[in-house]
Amino acid sequence: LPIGVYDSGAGGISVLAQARICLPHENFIYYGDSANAPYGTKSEEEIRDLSLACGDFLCRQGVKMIIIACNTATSITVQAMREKYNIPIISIEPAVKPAVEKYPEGKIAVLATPATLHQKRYLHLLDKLGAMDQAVNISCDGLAEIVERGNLSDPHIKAYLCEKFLPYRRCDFNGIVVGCTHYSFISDQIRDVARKICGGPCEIFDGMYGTARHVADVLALEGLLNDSFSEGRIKFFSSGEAHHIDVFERFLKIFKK
Ligand code: DGN
Repeated sequence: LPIGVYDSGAGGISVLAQARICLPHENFIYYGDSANAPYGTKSEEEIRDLSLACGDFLCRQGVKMIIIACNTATSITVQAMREKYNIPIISIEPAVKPAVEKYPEGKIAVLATPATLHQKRYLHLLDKLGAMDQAVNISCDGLAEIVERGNLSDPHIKAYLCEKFLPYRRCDFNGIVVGCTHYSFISDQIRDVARKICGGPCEIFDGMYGTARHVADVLALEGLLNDSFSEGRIKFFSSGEAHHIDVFERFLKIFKK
């Protein structure tokens, strides 16, 4: 059986790519809810309903696990999904933990959607890690939408990032947490702009790696690994138009190294 992965659009392709690197023999079904993107500025209720619709779609395809490849949807939906579906539900969260473990005294910028940064789960995470004073939250309203258009060399991306980092000039960031799966595709640009304006190593921390490892661990633990040794297949679906699928396929190749 395949593994289902969803996001509001193309962002979750980054998580899919990492999961496939860890699990080359697994089959995947990717569902991008492009017709309803972005999630980052929607109400919790809307995000929950949309996520459950994505879950229903994936379950109709007969998946053995669902990966919520969207930081914005995770905390709002993970519980409801675990109650509704009788399969493992894996979620992603901003990679603040590895960042503060590496830089316990350092300054960490966390880039995410407004919805993610306002959620209780995120504030709990900072509190649990004792990272309230270390984390500088940078709410990137609109950035996922620019990435979603599919042109990663769009000059608007750099201009947007410059504007976001300017208030933190010479802040010296040790780490930058890429807290939205869409931003994984532009993490080099994020690091370069942040280094130039803010200084510091600006090491990138991305939740997609930990999530992919967790997927592999859970499959092994639950005895759900595919026994086949042939290369796994990936099927793409979108609630939007056909050109979204082209973007998904193109984005997947970025991580094919
Ligand atoms: N990619 C999603 C995330 O990780 O938060 C959100 C993108 C969006 O819908 N704004």
